[in-house]
Amino acid sequence: MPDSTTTLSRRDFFKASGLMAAAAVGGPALLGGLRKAHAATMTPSMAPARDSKFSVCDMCFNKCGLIARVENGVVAKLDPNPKFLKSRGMLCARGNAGISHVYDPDRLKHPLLRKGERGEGKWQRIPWDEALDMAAQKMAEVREKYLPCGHLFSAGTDMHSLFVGRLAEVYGSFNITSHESLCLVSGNRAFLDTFGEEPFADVLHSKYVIMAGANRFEALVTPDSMDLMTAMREHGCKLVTLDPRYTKTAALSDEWYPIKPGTDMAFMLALAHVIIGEGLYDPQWIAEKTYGMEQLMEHVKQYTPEFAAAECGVPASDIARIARELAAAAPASMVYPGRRSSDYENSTQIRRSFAIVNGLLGNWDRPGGLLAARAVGLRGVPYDAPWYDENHEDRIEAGKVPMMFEHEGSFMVTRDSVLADDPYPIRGWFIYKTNPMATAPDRKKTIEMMHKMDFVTVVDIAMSDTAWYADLVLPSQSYLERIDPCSGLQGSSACACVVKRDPVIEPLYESRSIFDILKGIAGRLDLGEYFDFTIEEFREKQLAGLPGAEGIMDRDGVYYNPSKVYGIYEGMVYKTLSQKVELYNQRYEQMGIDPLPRYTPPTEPPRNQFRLVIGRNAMVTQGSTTNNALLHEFVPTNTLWINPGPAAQLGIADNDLVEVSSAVGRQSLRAEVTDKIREDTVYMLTGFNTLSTQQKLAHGNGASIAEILDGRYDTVTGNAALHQTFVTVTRKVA
Ligand SMILES: Nc1nc2c(c(=O)[nH]1)N[C@H]1C(S)=C(S)[C@@H](COP(=O)(O)OP(=O)(O)OC[C@H]3O[C@@H](n4cnc5c(=O)[nH]c(N)nc54)[C@H](O)[C@@H]3O)O[C@H]1N2
Ligand SMILES: Nc1nc2c(c(=O)[nH]1)N[C@H]1C(S)=C(S)[C@@H](COP(=O)(O)OP(=O)(O)OC[C@H]3O[C@@H](n4cnc5c(=O)[nH]c(N)nc54)[C@H](O)[C@@H]3O)O[C@H]1N2
Ligand code: SF4
Ligand SMILES: [Mo]
Repeated sequence: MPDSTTTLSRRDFFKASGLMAAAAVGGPALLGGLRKAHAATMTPSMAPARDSKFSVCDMCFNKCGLIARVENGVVAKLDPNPKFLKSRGMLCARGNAGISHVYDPDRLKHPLLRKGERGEGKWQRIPWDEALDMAAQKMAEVREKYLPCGHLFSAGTDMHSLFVGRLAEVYGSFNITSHESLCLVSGNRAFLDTFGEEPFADVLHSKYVIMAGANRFEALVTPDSMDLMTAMREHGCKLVTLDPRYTKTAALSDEWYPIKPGTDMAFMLALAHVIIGEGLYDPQWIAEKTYGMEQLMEHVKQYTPEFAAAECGVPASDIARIARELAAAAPASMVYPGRRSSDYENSTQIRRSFAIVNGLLGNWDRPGGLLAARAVGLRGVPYDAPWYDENHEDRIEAGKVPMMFEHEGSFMVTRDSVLADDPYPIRGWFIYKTNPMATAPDRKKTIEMMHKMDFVTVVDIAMSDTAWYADLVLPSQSYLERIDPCSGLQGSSACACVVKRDPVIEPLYESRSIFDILKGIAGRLDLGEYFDFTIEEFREKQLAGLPGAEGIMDRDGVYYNPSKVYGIYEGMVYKTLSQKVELYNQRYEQMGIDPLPRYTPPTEPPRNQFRLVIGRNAMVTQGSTTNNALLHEFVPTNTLWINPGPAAQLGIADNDLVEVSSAVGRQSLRAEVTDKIREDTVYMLTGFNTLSTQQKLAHGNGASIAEILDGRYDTVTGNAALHQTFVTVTRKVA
């Protein structure tokens, strides 16, 4: 429900973009207007009349295959690539709306230099040469004053972002962060430390799936979302969902339990209790492939279904039955590993309990269980980075959490360390295609971090909130305009494949690719030799072991490397300390981390407060699509989901304006009074109420959740903990 007091209406938006006439008949007409406007700037030689080109969607991280229909140099339509097995011939709503991502009138058009105070929104257009000179000069100054590690580099994961890591490394900084420590590192850690690698889920062949803390029919992950639907419809797979919200996944499940947030571990340990107590496991699997069964047996004795029921709210008889059903379907069954696990301060241990149930049942490396990674045959392109004698020893957050991933680090711990200059100062920040101002909790702290910097360069396609606080903002080419290196992808049992991106249209405005930008900066820092190649040459090296692959990609939009799907571990050892599936983790024991997940009840929300949780909507990608005109039609604003019981007690009716406040911030938005959520929990979508006024559909619209969430993190990996915030909700008098 739009908030008419704060939302820029479609009408205002179209007026602002001069497209009123086109808009009268809706979104497609809007795009028609934009396309025409753009086509007028094309010369005939640039614009073949009609063409279809392969590409790979970049509207979220899934990389679904697409075919772009191009007319007179302008994208007319994006269609799924039917030969692309990972996406099962699907291009979701956001994928279709890629057109209004590329032709967004609010897109960044040329380099901008900050003129006023940070966040004041005063910018001066500058030429590219001057922009690159300045970026390089400021980087050199930071290195001079604070040593190479005094500069931070952040990049969202993409086919091009490896080059940001390369610049950081040759510049001499170990401080690189990605979106991953806001997303999934605790889950990855848990499964890696159980199976020795991060698994894929063969839901297509599964007979029984427990989905906890994940929402596969709205938070789309390909091919899992489609494969799960197929498995349920065509193969009778049973789906049991645990979620404090009645999501679309919950609605389509055989069983849904509105579990009390933060208690999944109790449920999982009780499953293990029943499976072990009733001898529902395969003793041969346990004896040959696992380590620590005796310790696990002893450990789970205390976690009876009755104990778990009192904690998590799922009836004990259901827990026991679900355990039996899951075991009966094993090894073609699973506790789905999930994706985002940036939930709690003990998320690694929560996800370890998921992994242990799978390990106990042998749901691994066999149809319908968890799958090992397959090689696609793409080669790395090595280089020798220079060594800087005068530098700090390690990353700024090194050693502050015990099991951080070296490569991704922890954004949350990095931010705290930067604010405290602990153990050294960081004063420069280069950011590509990630928007921590909107996606890292406790926005005020991120703003403070910006203020600490001598110089911040942001490369984005839009004036994100992160760009809004930068010194220098550089306009990026979109995925339909740039040439990207190849990427290897695995789509569960569907495929292991290689993809590339070639430009579908000419770059708009003055936008450049991140590779060209980095090359420009590196050259100015006397590091040009590390970027002395073209993307085509880079790809040639990547594809050296796959003769003919490039031609096949040109023909089909994808290259498949046929390789073994199941039984990869036959005759092999696991990459863990014991070389087996670790039900009990030896390394954790050595490091003083619980080697078996030990349940502690989550802190209760104080009286009259709620736990705030996050979660996906099929029409929204994190913080990056709320300014997309086509998607805005479906999700015009965010609302606060609140249960009718507490809403009535607080005198809140549906659509009332409410204030939500936490220990770190407050925001206002409309209430959505709904029994789709537990009484002790509230929920809102991400990406609204941007600080940046250049996101016209999102600025001043709804509430920013990043302003309210507090900045805790998982104590094992430093993964953000996004479900640990308590809020009060009060009705605002209009
Ligand atoms: N449409 C869409 N699809 C996407 C994305 C997107 O932005 N939009 N993003 C992609 C990315 S980056 C990721 S990481 C994945 C995320 O994919 P998921 O991890 O599946 O997605 P979330 O929506 O974060 O799911 C978390 C769910 O957990 C519930 N929850 C909250 N607390 C608890 C709890 O204590 N226990 C249990 N059992 N449940 C709880 C929330 O209500 C929510 O529904 O989605 C990917 N796909
Ligand atoms: N409150 C809240 N916080 C969250 C989440 C949540 O659901 N709610 N989800 C968490 C998860 S799972 C994840 S993965 C992270 C994601 O966090 P982020 O990595 O910050 O992801 P996005 O919000 O998608 O931001 C992507 C940025 O890239 C820009 N961009 C898009 N296309 C291009 C391009 O072609 N070139 C360039 N240069 N820039 C481009 C967008 O404009 C946007 O500024 O957020 C995490 N934090
Ligand atoms: S799931 Fe949708 S947005 Fe994400 S890559 Fe696939 S089509 Fe694009
Ligand atoms: Mo994510």
